[in-house]
Amino acid sequence: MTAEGTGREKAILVGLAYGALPRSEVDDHLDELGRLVDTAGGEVVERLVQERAGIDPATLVGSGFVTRIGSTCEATGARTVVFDEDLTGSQVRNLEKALPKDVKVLDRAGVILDIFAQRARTREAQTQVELAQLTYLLSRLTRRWRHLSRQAGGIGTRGVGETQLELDRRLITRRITQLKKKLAEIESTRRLRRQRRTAVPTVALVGYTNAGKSSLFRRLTRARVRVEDRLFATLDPRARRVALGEGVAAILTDTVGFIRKLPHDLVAPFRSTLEEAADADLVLHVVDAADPAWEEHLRVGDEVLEGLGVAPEQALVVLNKIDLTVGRRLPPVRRRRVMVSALTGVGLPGLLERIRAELLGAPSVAVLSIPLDEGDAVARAFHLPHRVARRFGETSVTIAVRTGEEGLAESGLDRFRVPRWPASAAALEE
Ligand SMILES: Nc1nc2c(ncn2[C@@H]2O[C@H](COP(=O)(O)OP(=O)(O)OP(=O)(O)O)[C@@H](O)[C@H]2O)c(=O)[nH]1
Ligand SMILES: [Mg+2]
Repeated sequence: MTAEGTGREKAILVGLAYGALPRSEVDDHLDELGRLVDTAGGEVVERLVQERAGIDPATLVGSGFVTRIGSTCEATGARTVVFDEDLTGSQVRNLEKALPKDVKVLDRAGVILDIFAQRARTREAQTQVELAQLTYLLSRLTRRWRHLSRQAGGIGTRGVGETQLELDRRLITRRITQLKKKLAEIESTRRLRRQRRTAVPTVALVGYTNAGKSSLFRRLTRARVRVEDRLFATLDPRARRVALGEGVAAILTDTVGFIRKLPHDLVAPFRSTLEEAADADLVLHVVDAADPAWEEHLRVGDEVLEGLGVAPEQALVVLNKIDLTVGRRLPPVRRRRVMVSALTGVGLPGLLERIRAELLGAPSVAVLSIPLDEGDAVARAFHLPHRVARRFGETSVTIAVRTGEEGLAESGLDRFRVPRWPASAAALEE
């Protein structure tokens, strides 16, 4: 994996503090970049930050600073330099020209793609990653591109098969077209599958990477999924049925995490998977309440959701990891929110109750309350398609359905409609 073939690939991180980006924030971003490099299998040996008024269009950092990066490479033996900012193709070219021979220049996106390539398991995720990598490489055909076949290895070069590395621009473009077609096919199959289960409401877990989405998924569905203290532990979305009590069930989806500065060409291939998640009846925006950067994580999540056409306030914020915030002030999130710990289980019954209430209160759900002595109506109501919930009272039965307005009008049961699902005993106790 490394140039020497042993140990981890040594990398130098480079940050740039300028204009609106203060030094302290750059340090936070570099901490995160360090975790990304670590996840990709590299070892950070040095981090350098240049503070300057603006950027140098040719090499991002100033030329004197490039020389300093070069001598740090020589001193540490690092052969990989990772910039936190997005680099253009010509910037990569100029930097690689100015740095010692065989030093590879990457940006954050390149590292993220590498992690994705290592982690994709399903055919769909692998296709999406390959598409993202080729799109990324196409926009940055560099010196490295040419010597890749010789060097072939390490962060930023995995996933794309060797033969593809030798392809020229034209062939890459052709391959991209093929991949897009393949993805479209996979997607249409999935859409069919999804249509078949519309009777059951869907709930999606979204949020910053490492927030604890998979941990919650595992706790709520008892499914065995990968949970790790690593960035991008989850790549392939998982869906599973979860019982919410009162006979209400939902399909819960776990998704790929968000991260700051997620580049566009990378988001696009994953968009359809996320779009499907965002299309859910309820979106749970999971936030690590113990992370000092929670506010930025929430904002990044909001931005991604907005990009997917979901108003951020529509999502229910789930503040996770509250076991780690004992004695500390909780993030003052002024929105619909619940507090939980996926680790200890604190707050999970409340979360289920809340999900149930939100789903039953959705505009697509009609609630009927029918007196038990109206035997005929009760029987008809039980035959309505897409029933979400049913509860017997002493004198009446309450039923929630997703039959749709037309179906409901046809059934003649419209007159039993009530504004909302009655609060449960548990909710009254709160
Ligand atoms: N203390 C504590 N740790 C938690 C809690 N929930 C999750 N974790 C830990 O946080 C780390 C990340 O959890 P995941 O569930 O993998 O997070 P994720 O949001 O799925 O992350 P990605 O898949 O990378 O986007 C793991 O080490 C979990 O054990 C919690 O409530 N309390
Ligand atoms: Mg996960």
